[in-house]
Amino acid sequence: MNHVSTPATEPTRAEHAATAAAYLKAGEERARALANRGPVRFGADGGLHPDILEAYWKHGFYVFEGVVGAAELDELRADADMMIGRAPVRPGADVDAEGRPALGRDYARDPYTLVKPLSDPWGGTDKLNGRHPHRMTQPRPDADAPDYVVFLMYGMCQAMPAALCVYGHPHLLAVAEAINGTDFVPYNDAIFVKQAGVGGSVAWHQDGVTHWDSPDWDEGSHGFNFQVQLYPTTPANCLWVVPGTHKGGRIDIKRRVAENGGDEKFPDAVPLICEPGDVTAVNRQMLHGSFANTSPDKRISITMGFHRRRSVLGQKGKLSMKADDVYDEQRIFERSAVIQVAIDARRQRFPDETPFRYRPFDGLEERFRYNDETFERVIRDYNMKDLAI
Ligand SMILES: O=C(O)CCC(=O)C(=O)O
Repeated sequence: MNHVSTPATEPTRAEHAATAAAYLKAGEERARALANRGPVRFGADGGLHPDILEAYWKHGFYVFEGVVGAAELDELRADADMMIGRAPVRPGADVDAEGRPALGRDYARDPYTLVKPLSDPWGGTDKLNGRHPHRMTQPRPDADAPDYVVFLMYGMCQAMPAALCVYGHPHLLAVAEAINGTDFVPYNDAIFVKQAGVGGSVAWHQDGVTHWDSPDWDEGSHGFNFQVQLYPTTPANCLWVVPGTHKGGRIDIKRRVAENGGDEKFPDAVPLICEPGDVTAVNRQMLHGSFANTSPDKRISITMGFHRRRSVLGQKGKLSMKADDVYDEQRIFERSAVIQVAIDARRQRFPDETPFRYRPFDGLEERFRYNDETFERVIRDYNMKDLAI
């Protein structure tokens, strides 16, 4: 039961849902009017179709439809449910809601972030390099809401065999190559869990924190994130983006909210509406965020990011990485090896597919087959080597 008191000035869950309805509908119409969704398609040269790339760079995002098939989705959902079920019952607990040892007590990085229902854990704080300056509305949860809900899960390539396989998906890696170059590198992965009626919000932000003032900054400097959607997404529970904002540099978010009369429902934002198995690619420089999920529908988004190698090489740790981490050749190689192992895990699971050829590992494939030895050497605690910028 929920014993957390949200100020009475905040709307109830039901009031929040009712107040947003017209905005959500208008946003969906704006989203459907953009020509940036469809299946992954390739051009005559075998690379990602140029029309897709053009639409991605124009709007800053693309919705790839039908990327993950039904059988793979079932496996991903089962793994995600297992991980959610094994979460500690409250922050710092060693057991899950059923009294079993919680997952990941032996991981170098705790694989869970739990939050109070419908709360905004980052808005208006200096967490994550202070990139979420405005605190979102935190509606009052229903009386039967739990004290804490799972908000984010980390370490999916270690904890979820199906997620390791999706990390090696040939079409997704081909998109990463088309956007970031043949020597593209990973960033991180995290699973956003927005449970029905209780999921927290992600305050408006731009992801990148490193290159805004770099002399060679451009609209691709901070890479992009995929989100693999395990369930239908709706305007009420999904990620919203403001098209085109990846091109204009750093945005004064507090001022934007003030100029919108203090309302966080930006009139030019659009929701990323998807079917299960669709995958979005969102430029990390875009203004984006998601509202508290006061709707009856859950969302689970497997989020995995990729960078240009040159954006990362020589940089220092940012966001959840330690400030004295240095992203040198060795660090990049070790984190990139997760991609190569994932490609092989996928080859073993889907032997009829043509595996992706990850050029930085040309000739090294045998050393990075998926097996017990590479699980220990490459996958265990891999996210301690994330390349956050
Ligand atoms: O999916 C969400 O609600 C937030 C995602 C996000 O902020 C991100 O991918 O950077």
